[in-house]
Formats: sequence, C-alpha cells, structure tokens
Amino acid sequence: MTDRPIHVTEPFLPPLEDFVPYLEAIWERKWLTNNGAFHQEFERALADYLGVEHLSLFTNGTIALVTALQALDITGEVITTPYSFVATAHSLVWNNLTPVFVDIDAETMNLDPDRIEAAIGPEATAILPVHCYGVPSEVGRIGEIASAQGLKVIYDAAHAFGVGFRGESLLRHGDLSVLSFHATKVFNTFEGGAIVCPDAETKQHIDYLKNFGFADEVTVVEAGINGKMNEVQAAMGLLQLRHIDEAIERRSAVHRRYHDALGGMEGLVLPSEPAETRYNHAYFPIRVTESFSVSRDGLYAHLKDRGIFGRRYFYPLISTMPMYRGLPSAAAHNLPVATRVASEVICLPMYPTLTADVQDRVIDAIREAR
Ligand code: T4K
Repeated sequence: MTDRPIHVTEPFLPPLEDFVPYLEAIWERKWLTNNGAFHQEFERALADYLGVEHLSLFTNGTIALVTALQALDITGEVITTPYSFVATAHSLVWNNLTPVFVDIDAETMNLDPDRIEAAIGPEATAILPVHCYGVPSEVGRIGEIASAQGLKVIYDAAHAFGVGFRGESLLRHGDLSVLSFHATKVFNTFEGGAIVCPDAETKQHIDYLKNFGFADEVTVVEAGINGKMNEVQAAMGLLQLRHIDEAIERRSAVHRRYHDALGGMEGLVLPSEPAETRYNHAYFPIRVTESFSVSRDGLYAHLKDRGIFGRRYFYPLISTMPMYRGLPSAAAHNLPVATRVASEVICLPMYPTLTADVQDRVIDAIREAR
C-alpha cells in the first residue's frame, strides 16, 4: 500500500501564514497564558459565534468536565451513558462520584430518556448526558425529569460545537455544557475546551476554579486546578473561527456523498440528519448489521488492510472497562441497546478536507467487502 493512510479524521488547519501574525503578537507581548489578550478576545468572539452569553475557556475538555462537576457541587451518583469516550465517566471518578449507566436510544445513540427515571436513586444529584456525534440529546425530556427530581444537568457537548436546535444554540440547555476543541474535533485549538454557563456569577466561580482559586494576587477562595487555556491555543481559536462555517459546510457535503454512494446498501445503517437541527457533521457512524456480508470487525479489518483507519467509536463500552464493570448498572442486560450498537458501529473518515478521490477509496473498499 503506497497511498497515504486515510484516518477517521484530520485536523482542520488554516493556512500557516495566517497564523504567523498571531505568533508574532504573542512574542511581542511576552504574555503567554493567564487570561492574555487573545484569551479575552477569543472568549468573547466564541460566545458570540455560539450564541451563548457566558463561557469559560479551558486547556482541554476533560479538565473542563471535571471542573463543571465541581462548580455545581455534584455529589453521590450521576446518571450517564456508557456509549461515549472514556473521559465522560472518568470525569466523575476524578470527583469521587459514582456513574449510574443508563441505556441509549438506538436512533439517536444518546441517553434514552424513558430509562432515566428508573435509575435515579437517593444518592443521585445530576445527569451527565452526551450529545453523541453532535446529535442533540432529548433536552426537553431530560430537563423535565431533572427539575421534577431536583437534579442538575451537565451536558458533555464535546461533539456538539456549533450545533443549533430548534433555532437556538444546543448549548443553552442544561445547567452547564462542556465543549472540547481537541485536534480531532469539528473545531480545534490543538487541545482545548470550554464550559458554557448561564450567568456571570457562575462564570466567575468557574474562572476561579480553573485558576487555582485565585480571586486576586493574595486571595485564594477555593481549591482550584490549573485548567487555563494558553495564548497559542486562543490564537488558533480566533483563526479557526474565520473558517468554521466553511468547514462545517464541507463536512455536510462529505455526509451527502456517503449517503448517495452507500444508501440502500443491504445491512448498513447510515446516520440520518437529526431533525430541527443545524447539524455539525462531527462524525459519520455507520452500523454494520447481521445482514451485511461481513461482520463489523470484518469490515473494520478489510478497510484497515487498504490503509483506511475507521474507528469503532464507541467500542468497547465504558461500562465494560475494568474500573466500571463491577457497578450494578454496568451489567450488559441493563444496557442491551448500547451493547448492540457498540458491536455494530464504525465511524468512517469524516473531515472537511476529505477529497472526492479519497472518499471514493473508502466507498469502493466498502462495496468490495459486500
Ligand atoms: N467527552 C467526549 C464525548 C469526547 O469524545 C471527548 C474526547 C472528551 C469528552 C474529552 O475531551 P478532550 O479532553 O479530549 O478535549 C480522540 C481524542 O483524543 C478525544 O479528544 C476524543 N474525545 C475521542 C473521541 O477521540 P483517540 O484516542 O481516538 O485519538 P487518536 O489519537 O487515536 O486520534 C484519532 C485519529 O485522529 C488518528 O487516527 C489520526 C487523527 N489525528 C489525531 C491527532 C491527535 C490527526 O490526524 N492529528 C492529530 O493531531 O481519542
């Protein structure tokens, strides 16, 4: 195989020469981190772009998740999904909280709201749903359940950059939403993240928590962590904002092309566009069912042999990992849908610079496997 490997994603990088002036400004100012000029500018510009009032930038999404749980003083048990990246559940463990896994809906691959109430015990204080692949969770139902039961809701919105739902930002739902700007995400600052919050007071609290708890030079108000985004990351964010709409539009074209080529193929279930949503096309997860000619792992290996590195996001389920599998909620019979979906899914290459030629290699390889 002489062709370049085709990965599940490639980071979107604006022209290098456009980044140089930002680097020159940082060199000139000698102000590298701790709420620098680019940090302040990016925080404002990002809130504007996303259509939210307040957000706090972070060095990565995982530290933002850990901090979000602290900001709301979450204790005891937290209802969450086993069908996510490990950071979702790990953020609970880092706060000494116990995940209670609830099954997902086969259509949205998000927490099934019909199953949430039965999982809420006396120790539960919050729900941590994921907008998996950028598809909106059932925010209305989850909000109703949470207010009836006195629970907080923190959305893991790592995949949901720029997603709009029913005419407004999806990030306006819940008590807090947490974004990731990792290199593999729709919008990247190399590493990075943010907490979206509803008011200035909560933002102030979160800003203390991400900066060791410093309120001023000599006053430490709480035991914070170092979660700050640096100036190079913030500069990258400002530059990326200039390209993000075009990048999402290109993702949408890749999505349509996969549908045109693979739609109707016996045994494959393709992702549908979520209703009432300005979708970001973060991923292209297909499900390889029993009626396809080879198994999911057979197709995964077939693609890999041809230099195409699809990823089985999210397999294995978090609930099967050694640190979680002993929990009562982790039993496979409690999570039948997630267990099945995790055994069927492959995310195909999806990124804005995926050319038609390269996408055709992926499509041809799948056709060949039939
Ligand atoms: N919550 C959810 C629901 C998440 O999905 C994530 C992260 C988080 C929370 C935590 O947010 P962060 O703390 O990461 O901000 C990747 C990412 O590392 C991770 O950010 C992401 N989710 C997860 C779904 O995917 P891996 O272990 O699959 O990454 P890796 O290194 O295998 O990269 C995947 C492919 O991307 C590579 O095969 C090639 C390509 N790639 C990767 C990198 C890092 C590049 O082309 N360039 C690059 O720089 O976890």
